[in-house]
Amino acid sequence: MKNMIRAAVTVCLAEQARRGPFVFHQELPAACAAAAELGFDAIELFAPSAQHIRQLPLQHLLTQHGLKLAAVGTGAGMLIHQLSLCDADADRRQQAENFISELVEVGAEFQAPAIIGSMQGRWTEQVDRATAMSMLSGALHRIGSRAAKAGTVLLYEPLNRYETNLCNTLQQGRELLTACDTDSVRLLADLFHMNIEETSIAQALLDSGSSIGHLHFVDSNRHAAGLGHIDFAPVAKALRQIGWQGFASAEAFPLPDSHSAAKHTIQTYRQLFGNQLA
Ligand code: LER
Ligand code: MN
Repeated sequence: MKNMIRAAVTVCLAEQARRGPFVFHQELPAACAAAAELGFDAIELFAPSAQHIRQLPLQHLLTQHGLKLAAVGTGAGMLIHQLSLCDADADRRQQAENFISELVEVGAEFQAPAIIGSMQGRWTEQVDRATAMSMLSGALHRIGSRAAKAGTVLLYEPLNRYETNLCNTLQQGRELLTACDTDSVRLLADLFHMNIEETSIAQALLDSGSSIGHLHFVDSNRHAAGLGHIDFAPVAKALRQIGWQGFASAEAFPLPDSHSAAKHTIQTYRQLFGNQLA
């Protein structure tokens, strides 16, 4: 069977993240129309909360534009409420877990996984590395089990060293997943973070293979793929070799503007993946 790569693009609905690395920052109807018109198969949502998503006419817009929901981000829990899964305070950790779990549930209604990126937090003077890692693996186990019950998976994203001191590479992510003792958590491979942390982006993708559940597709400078200096030919080859069938989701700054970033991304996908695109 031919490998199918599905093109997704990020849409940010959180006012507090309007300077963040998301392609579309406009209202959902306009973002869906633009994504579909450019040929994307799906959107990935960064929203202020699960409650916010429930109040949107999301199903209607997805159906109207023939789009899927690729994933939902949970980073608003950190950005708006400063919550994290390894906070020193047990109540705050529980609030973080609840915030994510609600997004897991709403995502699952659209067959979309939730992403744990910045909500993983960091180890600190109050919470040492070993304790933070065990808090994180416990939380991934519990939230992953919830995701499995809801019929989806949970995505865990290693981040570059300036954003977390827990897992920076896919291999560290794989070790964490082993410690979680669940197969309902998959890795999110973000090419921006990988460009900073991995020895070889392509080799890291090959080594992680079936542990990968989602891709953030972007260039070295967090501009649209093709506007920085990542060499994408070995990346595309590695994805072919691992038989990648999931989403390549553009998580890039809207530079020079949303429409150009989205258009440049889809053109790069067509060059790289050709008839492998869904
Ligand atoms: C943050 O840098 C990032 O890549 C997001 O996908 C994680 O929330
Ligand atoms: Mn990312």
